[in-house]
Amino acid sequence: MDELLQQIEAYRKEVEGYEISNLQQLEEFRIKFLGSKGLTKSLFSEMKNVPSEKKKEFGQVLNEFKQLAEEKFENAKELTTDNKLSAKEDLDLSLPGDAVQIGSRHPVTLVRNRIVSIFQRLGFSVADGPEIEDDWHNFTALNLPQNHPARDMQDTFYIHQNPDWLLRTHTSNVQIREMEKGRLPIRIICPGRVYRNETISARSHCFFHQVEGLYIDENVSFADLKQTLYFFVQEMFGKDVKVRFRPSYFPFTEPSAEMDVSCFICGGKGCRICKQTGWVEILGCGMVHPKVLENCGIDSNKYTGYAFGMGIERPALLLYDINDIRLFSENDARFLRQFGTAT
Ligand code: 2NL
Repeated sequence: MDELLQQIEAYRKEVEGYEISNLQQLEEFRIKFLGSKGLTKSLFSEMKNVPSEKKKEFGQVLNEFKQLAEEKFENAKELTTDNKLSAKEDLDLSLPGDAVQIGSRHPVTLVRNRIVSIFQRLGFSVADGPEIEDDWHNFTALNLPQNHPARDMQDTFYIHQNPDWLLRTHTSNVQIREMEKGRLPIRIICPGRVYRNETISARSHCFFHQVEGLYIDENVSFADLKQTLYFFVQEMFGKDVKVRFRPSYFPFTEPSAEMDVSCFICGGKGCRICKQTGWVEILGCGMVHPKVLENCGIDSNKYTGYAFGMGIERPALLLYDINDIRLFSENDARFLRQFGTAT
């Protein structure tokens, strides 16, 4: 009996000092002390050899030992599985890593970023505004008469619950809001999504993207407008690009013009894209109408300014040789992946 108790004492010390730092050691411990052929089991089977007056004491000591071994096992199990001590041995740092699929920029984003960064280098800041707008900021402040066709339900999405609200048809609303703040001078570039009630086809969609620009200060002239836009297209399409301005009409600018660049597909020789003319229209522009300045609380005798607006999808279609505008909004990863990860 004393021998048995000494034996248990020795096992107890062994259990206490047993080092378990991975799953394999954990399993070895379990088999040795708690398994069906383990030490605890075999000590219990000694019970029949213990004299009956000592059975109680032996049973107590043995139960305490069993409890100790079980606690040790449970604690070690938590540590080895939770803290992944076993990972030390399972981790093979020489294996190739799991490939993470990184996305790619949307072609419209790529073109927008190029446009925006050219103007940022000229000192323009990016400005942002709401896509759901009121009639004043989208139309009236811009000198669009009440009967202007753009206001027609056929062309603009109105919000049912309140016909004063609509989905903006250009990003000019951002510029109006900036002018209303009354901090001059203003030099901003306004990229964003705009909406028009058009039949969806390969060439046009009911939402698309625009970049508009606005520069207001004392003594801003049409010459500033021309030179700034000329610099822009040279950066965008290359130093060899030619430009031409054609007189045009917008209610919010006077004078107004449309700017063409020599076709960046055929270099001006004439092709399918430029319809054999050698020119591609890329933006509309003009000097901000005095009425628009006054509508925003700006003194039109002291200040002048120019503004311009261009779509992003059209040039993006041409630059990437894409034949259907609907591909831009279908979110087909096979389409989007083609444009790399670039800037
Ligand atoms: C086009 C023409 C243009 C503007 C946009 C503008 C904004 C304010 C005042 C005056 Cl707040 N003008 N924007 C001016 C001329 C043309 O866009 O064809 N866009 C795609």
